[in-house]
Amino acid sequence: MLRRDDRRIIIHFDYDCFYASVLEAENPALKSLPLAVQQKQIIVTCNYEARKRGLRKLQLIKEAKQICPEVVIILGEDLTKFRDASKALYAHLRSFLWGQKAERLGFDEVFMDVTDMINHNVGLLNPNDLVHSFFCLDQQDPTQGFEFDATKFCGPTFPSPCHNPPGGDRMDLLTYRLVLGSHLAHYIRSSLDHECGYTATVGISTSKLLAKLVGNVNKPNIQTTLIPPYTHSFDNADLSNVIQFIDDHEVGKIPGIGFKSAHKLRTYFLRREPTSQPYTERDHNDQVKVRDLRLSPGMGAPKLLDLLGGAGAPKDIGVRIWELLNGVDNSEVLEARAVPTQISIEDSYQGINHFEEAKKKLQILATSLVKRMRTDLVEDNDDGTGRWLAHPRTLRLSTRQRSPRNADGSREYSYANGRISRSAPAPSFLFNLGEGIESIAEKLVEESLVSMFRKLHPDKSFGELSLINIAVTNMVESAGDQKQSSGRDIGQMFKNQESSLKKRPEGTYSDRQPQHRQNSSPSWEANTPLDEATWEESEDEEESPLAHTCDICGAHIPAFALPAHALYHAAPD
Ligand code: TTP
Ligand code: MG
Repeated sequence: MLRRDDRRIIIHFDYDCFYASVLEAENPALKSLPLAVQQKQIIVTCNYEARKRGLRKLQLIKEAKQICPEVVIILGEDLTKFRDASKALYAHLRSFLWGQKAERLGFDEVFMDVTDMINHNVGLLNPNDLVHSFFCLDQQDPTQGFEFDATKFCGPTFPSPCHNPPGGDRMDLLTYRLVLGSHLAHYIRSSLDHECGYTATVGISTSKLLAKLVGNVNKPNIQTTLIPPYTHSFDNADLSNVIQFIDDHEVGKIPGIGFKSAHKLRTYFLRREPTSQPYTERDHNDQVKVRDLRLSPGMGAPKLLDLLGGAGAPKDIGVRIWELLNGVDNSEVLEARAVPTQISIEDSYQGINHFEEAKKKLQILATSLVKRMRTDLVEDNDDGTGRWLAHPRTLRLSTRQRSPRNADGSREYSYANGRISRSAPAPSFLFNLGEGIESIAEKLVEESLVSMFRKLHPDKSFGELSLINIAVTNMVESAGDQKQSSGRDIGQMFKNQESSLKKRPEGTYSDRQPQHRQNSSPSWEANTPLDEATWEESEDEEESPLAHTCDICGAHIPAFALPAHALYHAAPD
């Protein structure tokens, strides 16, 4: 008799070398070449051919060319094709689901809650012939599915090798459910590869936290399942696999523990400021593992509240971080949304100090914004007209100033969010589909953004602006039947993607900033008190914190890449 088990089964997908894979899908000849994707002066990603030759993510272009002169570098600052590919892949993944529970994180990660499918299929298992099991993919059509061997996990496990084969004496329901999860993950990965041409690194477990972390154990194009026992057994002293697994992580690696919190926790445990600032992970002496903190005397939710609570921090921060340190994450995979929560466009600059220059940039940004609104918020009617799926109520303009120079000419790295913003009602002409994009953008600048800018910067000399962002927020979905993206024809989405890629002439990339990567590396973001609360969808959040000039090499680096960039300099040659 199997004991009841109510845990969710979550699969986490992280597409391999995502931007490079999008470019390879567009031009398969690139697959065999070392390929790097450039934004500003850095490589945001590169394919495995390039990685084999010594290139890595977040390397300076200059260095990359020295290491691998034959590298093919493609500019990836216009995110349109990456966004389109991300949406198409998401729709593909969702097409497997019975419910709506698939959550996109940034462009290249997806969580799927497959609990319903797993529970249904566990019920179909024949205990007398587990080797020849059948996984049913369609509740309405029991013939749709694939055969699998339910006595084995598919793919690697953590711990490895698996000491608790499901066919053994311990008839543990969670084990069976995870076995099924591992086979389903493999099936979906194969279809992603064969039908869409993308590979992914995948984790399977019972929460978003564990699924995401366990996926990182093996890369690329592979999957890892975190296997039971998930709880301590009282008859022997063994730790659960969850604790064993989470314990070995440096605190800064836990999604949900942000940069600032990790720093405070290290300082507390080490009883000193960690030496290498701002990112301390590479320095062994400064590493603090989850185990160190979990077992430190007096540690618990109250102590963590003491350490991390305070103005602006959520009241339950102590409990939440204590749960994370124990591998517990109860956050749900969010239901898919039909429209983004906001659309925001921005760029970073070396230093804008004239109004006329700022106005020119506003025009470029406004044009991108109106284009994006029409792509993401308008649905085509059968008669060729368009229909707004949602109306943003608010228009927001934000700017950020460069930090002033020190006496020696250097500039401080600042992790504080120095943005200032101004909001106004979104003007109704924004929704006029009969008017051209450029003309609406011009009106937006003249009639709204210029006056908002003047209110933000009443003085003629406003210092040096390093970033301008314009956004439409406060989205109100239109009434009427909403088509969910999964309801759309997936083949059509890929076709649209293809044709839109083909249509775009060379050299028309906008000078937009790299995407803000808040979710896959939450610990890099230090702007909010609970910088940790970063499971939200970020697709529409292209807010990359301002670019800084690196004091060592002078490169212009977006803030999200600073820690990695500092690491890069700190690494031995
Ligand atoms: P990652 O998942 O970090 O990287 P990746 O998918 O390219 O490579 P891996 O196989 O190691 O997972 O990021 C996803 C995409 O996001 C990446 O292809 C490019 C983009 N990106 C940025 O825009 N800025 C960044 O700082 C990073 C790291 C990535
Ligand atoms: Mg990836």
